[in-house]
Amino acid sequence: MRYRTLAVLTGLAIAAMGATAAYAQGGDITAAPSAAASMNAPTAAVASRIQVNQIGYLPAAAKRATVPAGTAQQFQLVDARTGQAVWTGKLGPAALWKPAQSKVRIADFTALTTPGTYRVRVAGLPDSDPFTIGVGAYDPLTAGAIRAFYFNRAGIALTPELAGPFARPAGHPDTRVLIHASAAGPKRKAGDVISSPKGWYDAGDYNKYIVNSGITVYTLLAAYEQMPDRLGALKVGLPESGNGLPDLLNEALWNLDWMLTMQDPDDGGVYHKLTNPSFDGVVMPDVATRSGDRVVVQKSTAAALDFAAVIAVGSRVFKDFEKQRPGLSARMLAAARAAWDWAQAHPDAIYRQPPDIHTGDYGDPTLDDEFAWAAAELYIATGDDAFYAAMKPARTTMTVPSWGDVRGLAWMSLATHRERLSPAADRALIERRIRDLADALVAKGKASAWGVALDEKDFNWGSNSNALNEAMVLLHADRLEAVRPGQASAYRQAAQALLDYVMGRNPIGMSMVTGFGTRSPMHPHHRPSEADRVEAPVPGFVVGGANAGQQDLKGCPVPYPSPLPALSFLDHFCSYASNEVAINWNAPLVYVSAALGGEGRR
Ligand code: G3I
Ligand code: 9MR
Repeated sequence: MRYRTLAVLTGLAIAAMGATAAYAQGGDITAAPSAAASMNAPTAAVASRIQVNQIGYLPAAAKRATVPAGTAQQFQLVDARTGQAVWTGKLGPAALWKPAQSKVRIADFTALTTPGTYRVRVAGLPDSDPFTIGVGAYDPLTAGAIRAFYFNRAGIALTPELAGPFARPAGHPDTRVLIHASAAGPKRKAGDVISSPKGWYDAGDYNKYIVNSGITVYTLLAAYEQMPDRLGALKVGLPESGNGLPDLLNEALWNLDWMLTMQDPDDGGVYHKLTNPSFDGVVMPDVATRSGDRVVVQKSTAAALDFAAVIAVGSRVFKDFEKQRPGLSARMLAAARAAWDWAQAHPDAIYRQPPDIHTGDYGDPTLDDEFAWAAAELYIATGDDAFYAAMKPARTTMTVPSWGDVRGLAWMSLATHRERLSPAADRALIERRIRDLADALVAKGKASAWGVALDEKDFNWGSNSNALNEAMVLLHADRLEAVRPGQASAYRQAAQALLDYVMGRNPIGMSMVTGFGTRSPMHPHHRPSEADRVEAPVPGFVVGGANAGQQDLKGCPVPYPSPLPALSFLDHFCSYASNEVAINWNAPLVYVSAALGGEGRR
């Protein structure tokens, strides 16, 4: 269905939605080249295209395009409006990228800093998509990626003023939720009713999971802690906008308020998830709500520790907003401590999916990293050295964060706050942990034909978030450069390459964020996008991305275009393994887009 209802959007919302230059200019985004069309095109056509970051580059940033290797040695930048060549450069050497088994060359035009709209031209190939060079090029993306969380809120109607064509009735109030047998205790018995409202739907499904909420809210709060000027002022267009809190924090609070209800007040334990017994049908949230009671399931150690960690971060951040949310900071610190204490008493309550529950499990049998992360955040929040020791710094390594491996979040928080830690903290170790991983990522990127730190094993479920979380680590190393000048640009360049990859400089030739870029997913595995009768998907969501596992293959009516890891992507609703959206994937998009988009305004 076409829609031309965008006149109802406020100017603020239009500016913030970002998807949406097209909306603002007449409201027919269906006229844009569609992702569906691109996926129907033969793979060879995609393989012969020059790939760029489809939303562009900031003037001082690293700027690269990827060119299918042929005989041409040179490339040009042409003015997208006039077609006139404005810049000529030499292509890099042809090299094979194993994840897509294709040979490419890099066109590096970092030296071109003049704002404008360009295409890359190489003899014998079609011109690239147009892209801009300009300050503020990522601002709509940052706002749009935050707005995606608003679009995924449980328990609230999305209004036409704020959500335009994506307005919808409220779903899942969750004010009547049952205690599942796996979660029963001496006080709260199986079948007892609790209220656990608000929160975000996790992904394309309608359930709410504490483990995944932990890393997600952390990443948003960390973005705010580290970029308070930029993100504190960003207007996103939310129901709470103008209430004296930054919009990013308003959005984070929607989920934090829910998380606090997931703690059992009697013992400090935290339920692993709030869920239906089975995944909902492909219907809108309000329709899905009619399908019956939801339950909270088993208290787990992972949930308690992830909760303790992120709620401790919340207690730090909301200390500055006592006026807007009186008592919240102190309440959070007490809740975080109680969850930590519960985890000490129950160190191996691994989540085990009960036989009558069939939704996502976020199961994780290895908990050293969760203990380390919670300890680190409680140390920063309280200044108590016992928490630093509990983190076991000498034994805690640094890895790229993911929902199941959160040790990196501990190191990034310590690095952020290193100037005000107690003498117990080993600052040199903190910096080394970040830098060593970032150096390895820089080297991995340099060794890659695409100049991106992604190899075959990175193409698993949610691969785009691997790229974005790697970029977040690199940007942390960049932040350390006050103490080690000279390396900043290498870290930042490597982070830029990863954002480029997600925004279109990839062998699929698509921006991986709905509504952003020339070609982007039109059929994400996102129930509202599929059920809402609006042709465009809900904007601002990064999809999971190429996934060699292809776990959804059997249920898909169309084949994947290739078995190769970096090409294992299907822009079809069936493809929950490559084309779903998820809150933990969008959060690093917010972080990376804000950090790289703030260039020149640091
Ligand atoms: O841990 C193993 C690792 O040892 C092994 O080397 C590797 C090989 O592929 O697999 C690893 O396990 C993977 C696991 O994620 C940990 O990353 C599994 O193969 C993979 O199937 C699993 O995917 C998870 C998926 O749920 C299925 O459980 C995704 O990470 C996770 O993001 C996704 O989350 C779902 C929720 O359950 C429900 N809501 C939607 C959400 C997004 O799709
Ligand atoms: O929609 C579900 C998605 O959120 C999950 O990530 C995915 C894997 O757990 O499962 C999806 O649900 C599918 C189910 O597993 C199998 N039948 C088809 C469902 C999609 O409609």
